[in-house]
Amino acid sequence: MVLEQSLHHALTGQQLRLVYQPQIDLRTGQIIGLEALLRWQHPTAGLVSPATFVPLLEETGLIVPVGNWIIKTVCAQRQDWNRRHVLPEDCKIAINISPRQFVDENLARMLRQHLHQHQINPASIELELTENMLMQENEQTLHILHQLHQLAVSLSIDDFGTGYSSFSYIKRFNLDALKIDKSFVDQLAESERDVAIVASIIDLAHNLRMKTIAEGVETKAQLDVLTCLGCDIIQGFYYSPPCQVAELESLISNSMTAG
Ligand code: G
Ligand code: G
Ligand code: MN
Ligand code: NA
Repeated sequence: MVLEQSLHHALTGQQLRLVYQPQIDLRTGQIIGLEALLRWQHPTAGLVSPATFVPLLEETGLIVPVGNWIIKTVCAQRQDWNRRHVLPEDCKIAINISPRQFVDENLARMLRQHLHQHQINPASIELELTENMLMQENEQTLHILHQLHQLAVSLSIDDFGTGYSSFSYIKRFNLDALKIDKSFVDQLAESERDVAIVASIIDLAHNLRMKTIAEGVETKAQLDVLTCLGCDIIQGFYYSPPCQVAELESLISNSMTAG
């Protein structure tokens, strides 16, 4: 298959990149986290969205080596930023973990190795899991989560509310944050129903000592509602799209001098 073949080239030919999207602490207005997002700079097709090729990486199992590359790259980037004092120490970097990567038996070992090699504080790395991964409360899921807790990395639930939202995994597993899906944020300024849903997610999170991160915030009106509801962190085009490293560094230095 053509796309699959060119994916092999992408892996060996250094066509994959990570961009980083800032997450803003609503209390302080400062950058409190970054989400690493994968991009494929294809020689002829241009920038290919992960929405199209991550499913293929999943199907072929290539997501495992690509996922390792992502983790290694984030750790190396973080080490460089630490050395140059670019990022505040409490700033986290979030990494999306796909279902196949989650059940890969080497995930925890590989993470530990990269964290150690690049001298990264594990708590400053946040893994974004999805509800469907945690739905099956079998031995394997429990074992993986136990390993990740032992590593002391942070864990969040991506796209919260769009999958099999279940109180039972929230009851069993210690998670650091719920990411409120963009679909609940989009009409927040117009829809009382969406306000009620987001308010409930925030209450649930806070009662269990989790933080909330609202995704896909694009307008001041959405930001105002989220502030009113006590949301902790926002991420979205309103503040910044995902950025290349150089762009992000100037954004950070500008925001520090402005703040
Ligand atoms: O960045 P963008 O909105 O184009 O991402 C589209 C989709 O691809 C989202 O569902 C996002 O979670 C997923 N995605 C982006 N980067 C990564 C990554 O590094 N790993 C995995 N597994 N998924 C990613
Ligand atoms: O599934 P996940 O939440 O990881 O996907 C995040 C995706 O959302 C990324 O592809 C990112 O580019 C995209 N994104 C981030 N902020 C916004 C936004 O404000 N509006 C829109 N439309 N997409 C966004
Ligand atoms: Mn995500
Ligand atoms: Na999401």
